[in-house]
Amino acid sequence: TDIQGTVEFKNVSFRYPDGQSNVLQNISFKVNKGETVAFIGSTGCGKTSLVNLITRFYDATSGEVLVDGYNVRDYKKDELSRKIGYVSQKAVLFSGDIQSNINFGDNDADISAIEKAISISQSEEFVKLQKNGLEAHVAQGGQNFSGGQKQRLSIARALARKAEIFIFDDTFSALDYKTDKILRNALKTKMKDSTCIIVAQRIGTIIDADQIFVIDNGEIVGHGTHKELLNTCDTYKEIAQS
Ligand code: M5T
Ligand code: MG
Repeated sequence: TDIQGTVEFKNVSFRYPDGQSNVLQNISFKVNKGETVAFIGSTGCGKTSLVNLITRFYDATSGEVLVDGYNVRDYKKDELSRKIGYVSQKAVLFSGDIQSNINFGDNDADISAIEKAISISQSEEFVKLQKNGLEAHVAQGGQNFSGGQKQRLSIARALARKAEIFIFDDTFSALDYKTDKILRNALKTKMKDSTCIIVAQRIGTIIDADQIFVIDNGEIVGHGTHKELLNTCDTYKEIAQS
């Protein structure tokens, strides 16, 4: 089987270094190459903590986190980060211009990759409206852009990487429903070989996911497709009805 673009958790538990108790408990799952997988659950249930173990912002307290079949601890830092395009829960922009914000850190995307990322992330329209296009000024923290525009530019930054795995931590909730839908369709068609891990608050964002994991209080309490979960998972049903 194709191991590139896979993510696997084997019996992972996690407690913050300064924490009293586990925020994740016995988490096991497998994401196959090219799949779109979603994590959903109420605020504070552990979604961000979970994806932060893939990027190694933190390390699992016990159990194993595997990327492409290897324990994340066995990668050099830049080797792992090159495989992953990560969009944090809070969009972060830096003072500079749009282009430098997309080519941030170790990104070295050429202009065509940048333009493609701008297009898929649905940023094209508002970038074109800027007087200087890609060279338009970005104020510290991206204060001269709206929340949804900032979110889309941070998506573009992740997409401009030649990553195998993309992680979107609650990235779509800052967007209106229509933009959310258009963006996800663009992701699906233009990036169908990439693995996507989506953390979501609302069901609409993840309805088409290949697998959905429902998290409650640090544990997986449901797993399946949207349709399956509506029949098998009370927590999911509650979220769907809210
Ligand atoms: C899960 C605690 C937090 C909560 C649990 C980031 C962070 C979280 N926590 C810490 O103790 N220290 C920390 O640095 O861990 O939190 P989460 O993973 O951030 O939850 P979430 O992403 O599902 O929530 P939300 O609000 O983003 O939907 O008990 O106190
Ligand atoms: Mg979170």
